[in-house]
Amino acid sequence: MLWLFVFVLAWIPFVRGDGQQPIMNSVPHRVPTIYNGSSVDPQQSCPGYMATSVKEIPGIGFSATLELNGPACNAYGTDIDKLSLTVEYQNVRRIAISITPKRLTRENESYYDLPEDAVLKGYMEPEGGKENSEFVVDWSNDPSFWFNVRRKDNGDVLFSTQGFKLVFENQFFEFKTHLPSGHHVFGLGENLGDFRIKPDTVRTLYNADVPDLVGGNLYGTHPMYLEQRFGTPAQSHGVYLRNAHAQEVLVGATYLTWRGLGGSIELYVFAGPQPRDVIQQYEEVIGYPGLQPYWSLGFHQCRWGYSSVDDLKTVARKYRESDIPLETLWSDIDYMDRRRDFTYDKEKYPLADFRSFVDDLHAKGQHYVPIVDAAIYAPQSEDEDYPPFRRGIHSDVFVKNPDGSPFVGKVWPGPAVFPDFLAFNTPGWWLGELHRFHSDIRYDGIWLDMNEVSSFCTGRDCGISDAVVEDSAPNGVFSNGTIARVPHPNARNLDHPPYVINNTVAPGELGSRTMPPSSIHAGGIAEYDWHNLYGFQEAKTTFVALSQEIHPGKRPFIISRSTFAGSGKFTGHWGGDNWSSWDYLRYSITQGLSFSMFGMPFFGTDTCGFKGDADKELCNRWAQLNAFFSFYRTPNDIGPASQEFYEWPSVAEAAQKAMEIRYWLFPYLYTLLYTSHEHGDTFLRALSWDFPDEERLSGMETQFMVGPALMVAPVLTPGATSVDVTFPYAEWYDWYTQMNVNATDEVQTFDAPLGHIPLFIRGGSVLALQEPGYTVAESRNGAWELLVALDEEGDASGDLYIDDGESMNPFSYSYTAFYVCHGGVHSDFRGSLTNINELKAITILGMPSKPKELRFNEEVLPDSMYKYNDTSSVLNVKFTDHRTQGKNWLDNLELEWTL
Ligand SMILES: *[C@@H]1O[C@H](CO)[C@@H](O)[C@H](O)[C@H]1NC(C)=O
Ligand SMILES: *[C@@H]1O[C@H](CO)[C@@H](O)[C@H](O)[C@H]1NC(C)=O
Ligand SMILES: *[C@@H]1O[C@H](CO)[C@@H](O)[C@H](O)[C@H]1NC(C)=O
Ligand SMILES: *[C@@H]1O[C@H](CO)[C@@H](O)[C@H](O)[C@H]1NC(C)=O
Ligand SMILES: *[C@@H]1O[C@H](CO)[C@@H](O)[C@H](O)[C@H]1NC(C)=O
Ligand SMILES: *[C@@H]1O[C@H](CO)[C@@H](O)[C@H](O)[C@H]1NC(C)=O
Ligand SMILES: CC(=O)N[C@H]1CO[C@H](CO)[C@@H](O)[C@@H]1O
Repeated sequence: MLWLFVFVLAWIPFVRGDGQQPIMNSVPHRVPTIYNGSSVDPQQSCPGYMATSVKEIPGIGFSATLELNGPACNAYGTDIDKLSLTVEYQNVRRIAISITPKRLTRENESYYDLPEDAVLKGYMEPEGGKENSEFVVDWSNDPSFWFNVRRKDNGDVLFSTQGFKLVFENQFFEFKTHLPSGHHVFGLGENLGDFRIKPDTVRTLYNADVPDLVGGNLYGTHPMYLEQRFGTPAQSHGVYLRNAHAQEVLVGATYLTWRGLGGSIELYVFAGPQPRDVIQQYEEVIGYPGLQPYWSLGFHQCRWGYSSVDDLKTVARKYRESDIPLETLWSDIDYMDRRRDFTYDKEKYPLADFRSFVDDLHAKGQHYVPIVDAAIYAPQSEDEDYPPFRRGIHSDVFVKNPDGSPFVGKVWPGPAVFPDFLAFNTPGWWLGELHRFHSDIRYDGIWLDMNEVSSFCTGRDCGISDAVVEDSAPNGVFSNGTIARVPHPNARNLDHPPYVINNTVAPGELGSRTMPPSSIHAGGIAEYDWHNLYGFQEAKTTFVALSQEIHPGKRPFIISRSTFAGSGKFTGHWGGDNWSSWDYLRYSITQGLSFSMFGMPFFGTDTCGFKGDADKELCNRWAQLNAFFSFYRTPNDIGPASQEFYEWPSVAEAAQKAMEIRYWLFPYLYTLLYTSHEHGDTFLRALSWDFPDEERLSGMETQFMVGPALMVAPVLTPGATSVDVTFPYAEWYDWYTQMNVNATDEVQTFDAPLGHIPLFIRGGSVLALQEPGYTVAESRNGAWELLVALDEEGDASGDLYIDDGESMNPFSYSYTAFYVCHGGVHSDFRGSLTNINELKAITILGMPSKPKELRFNEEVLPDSMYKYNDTSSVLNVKFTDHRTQGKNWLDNLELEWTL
C-alpha cells in the first residue's frame, strides 16, 4: 500500500493541465473506467508518440522508433518512452503491425511478450513485401504519430489511427481506429449478445466463470473482429490483436477504442475480401482447427446429477428403448469421490462396475466422456493422501503465491491448487494422471471445465490455511528460487492495476473468483499476464497427452469451457452454463456464428438449457435447432427436472426427426469439419458470409447456413407455429417437400408446428447422404444416396471426404468432387480409400422435365428405376438391382440424361 501511495504522488506533476483529474483518490481504483467521465481520458492527457529512424526493410516493410511526444501522462501506469514499430507485409492479404517497448529493465518491465511457442503468430511469407501487398500503409507525425492501412486498388481505408493518440504504458495501452458510420462489425468475444455489434457497445475480454451473462465477459478471449462493408464491390476485412491481457474494446458509432492492461500491440489486418476469406486468413495466423473424430458428430447426453453407475445405465437403456440415437454419455463431477479429479465415488461409482459399464458402451459402439476440473484438491491434513496432489507437489507443478508457496483457492473439492501448465513438469504429471485414469476407465475424450480458471473465493483470503500444503511439500521445492523472479516491488500493481475493466464477476476486480493476478507461473510469469491463456494451455497439454500416449495416433476429443485465439486446434467448445429460456435458445445461433469466426468449428450450446427447468416446447425447438450444430449435446444442471429427450413423447419425436436428418447428413457434416481443418473453412455460417453482397442479410441471427448447401430457419419464440424466412438470392428447395420455394426478396412464411424445423437446400448443391443406424459406426456402414439440387442454370457441385474417422494422419482417405453440368452428374475421385457401400438412389431437385433417356455409367437405365414427379419437379432414381454393390462407385460416376 505504501509504495502505491508514493506512486500516485509521484505522477501528479506529470498530469497535464487539461482540467482532467487523475484517478488518485481511490486506491485501488475499483470502478469501471471506460464510461466514467471523471476519470482520465488518455486521448486528452497523453502526448502520443513521434516516429523517428524510419527505415525501409526491403522485401518486408519498414521499422521505426516511436518516442514519447511530450511529458509522460502516466494515465494508468508508467508511460514507456521508446517503442519499436515494425510493419510487415507478410503476404498479399495480410499485414502485421507490431508496437513493443524498445528497452526493458526490471524497473519498468511493463509487459509480457506473448511467446510464439505459446500462441502462434504470422510470419513473412515468400509472396510478401510491399510490392505484392494489397495494402498500403500511410503514416505521419502530424500532430503525433498515426498510421492507416488502406486497400491499394480502391483506396478504402480499413484501419486508421489518424487524429488519435497512441498510448503505451506499463499497465495500459490504447489505440483507436475510425469506423464508417452504420458499420457492420462482428467478433470480439467471448460474449453473449447481438451478433452484429451495435454502436456504443463495450466488449470486455477477460476469462471468467460467469453463467452466460448477456453483455459481459465470459469464459474465453478472442480479440478479433470482422468488418463487412457493402460498397461496390462489397468487401470485408478483419483485425486481430495478438494480445492475451485483459482488454476492453469500445465499439463506438464512428470509431473503435481498444484498451488493454499490458502486452504489446501486435495487430494483424486481413484483406478478405469476403467474410470467409477473412476468417480463413485469421486462421492462417492462429492455426487451423483440429479435425474431430467422426463419432463426435453423434448425439451426446450429459447431466450433472447422474448420481450412480445405475443412473448412467438407465439413461443409456432408455435412449435405446425410445429409439433415439445416443452416441456418447457424459459424466459431470458426480462420478468423483468428493469431487476430486481422477477419483471414483466408492459407493455410487464402484470402479469395477463403472469400468464394465464403459466397456459395455464401447461394445455397443458408443462412447463415454468424463469431466476433469482444472483445480486439484489440496488435502487439509497430513494424514490424508490424495495422490494426484502428492505427485503434483513432488513435481512442482502448481501455480504459486509470490512467496513461492502454492496458491490455494477453493473449488468443487474444497481447498484446491491449480496446475501450472507452463511449468516444465506439468505435461508429464498431467499425462500421468490422465493415463492412470484411463487405465481405470476407458474414456474416449475429456471435458475440461472450470479452467478460466475458476475459484469460489477471491484472492488469498479463502479462509484456508495453507500450512498443510507447505508442510507436505518436499524440502525446498516451494521457496528455493524456482520462481525465476519475484516482480520488482516498484514495477506493476498486478492485483489492482490503475486501469479498471468492467469484469462481470466483480467490476474492477481482476482476481475475483479466480487466482490473484499476482500469482506466479513457472519462469516468473505473472497470472496477470497469463490469465486469459489458462484454459488454452490446459487444452493444448491435454491434446498432447491424449494423442501421444492415451489414444496414440488418434484425434483427441476435447471440449473446453475456456478458450483463446487458436484453441480450435486442440479443442471444441460449448456455449457455457446457459439457461433453459427462449433467449438462450436464440443466442445459440450468435454464439455458434461467433465461434465459427474464432476458428472453432466444433461448437454447440447446451440443448434445452443447463440451468432452470426446460419445458417441453422449448426443449422440442432446441433439440431440433442444435441437431444442425457440429456439437450436439444435452446437459443439465443438478437441480432442474430431467430433460433427456425421452422424458416427453413429443420431444422424443421431434429429436428423432431432426436426428434422422442429421444422421443422414453425417458425410456432409464430416466433410465440413474436414474442410474447416484443412482449408480454414467454416461449418456454421452467417447468411451474409455466403451471400456477401446482400446488406439486408447482415447481422441476421435467426437463420444460418450449415456449410454451403443448407439453410436452417428455426422457431425461436414460444407459441409460434410458423417462421418468416428470408431467402438470399439463389434457388432454394424445401428439404421436406423437395420443391423449389420460388424465393423472392419478400419474406416468406413457412409452417413450423412443434416438431418441425424449416430446412432449405441451396440450388447448386450435391449432398452425399448415408442411411443412418443407431450409432455413428453403424451409420458409416449405411447405403449411400445422392441428393442433387439444381441451380438456375441446371448445375450443381459438392464434395465428400472420407477417412477412417479417427487417425491423426489417416493412412488412406478419399476426396470426391461431384459436379452437375451438361445434363449429367459426374464425380472426380482422388485418394486410395475405396468405399464399397452401395449407392441406392440419386434424387435430383429442380429437374425441368422427365428425361427421355437416363444412362448410368453409360448403361441405359430401365424406366422402372426412376420416377419423375411433375408437381415437385423431382427425379428419383433407385438402383433396385444393387448394381453398385461392392464397387467403389465414387470413382467416375456418371448419370446422364436426355430431356
Ligand atoms: C468515476 O471515477 C471517479 C474518479 O476515480 C470516481 O470517484 C467515481 O466514483 C467514478 N464514477 C463512476 C460512476 O463510476
Ligand atoms: C526503463 O527505465 C530506465 C531507467 O530505469 C530508462 O532508462 C528507460 O528508458 C526505461 N525504458 C522504457 C522502455 O521506458
Ligand atoms: C459492465 O458490464 C455489465 C455487463 O456485465 C453491464 O451491465 C454494465 O452496464 C457495465 N458497466 C459499465 C459501466 O460499462
Ligand atoms: C530449486 O529447485 C529446482 C528443481 O526443483 C532446481 O532446478 C533449482 O535449481 C533450485 N533452485 C535453487 C536456487 O536451489
Ligand atoms: C409429388 O410431389 C408432391 C409435392 O412434394 C407430393 O405432394 C406428391 O405426393 C408427389 N407425387 C407423387 C406421385 O409422389
Ligand atoms: C413455384 O413456381 C412454379 C412455377 O411457377 C410452380 O409450379 C410451383 O408450384 C411453385 N412452388 C411453390 C412451392 O410455390
Ligand atoms: C446469469 C444470467 O444471465 N441468468 C439469466 C439467465 O436466464 C434466466 C432466464 O431467462 C434469467 O432468469 C437469469 O437471470
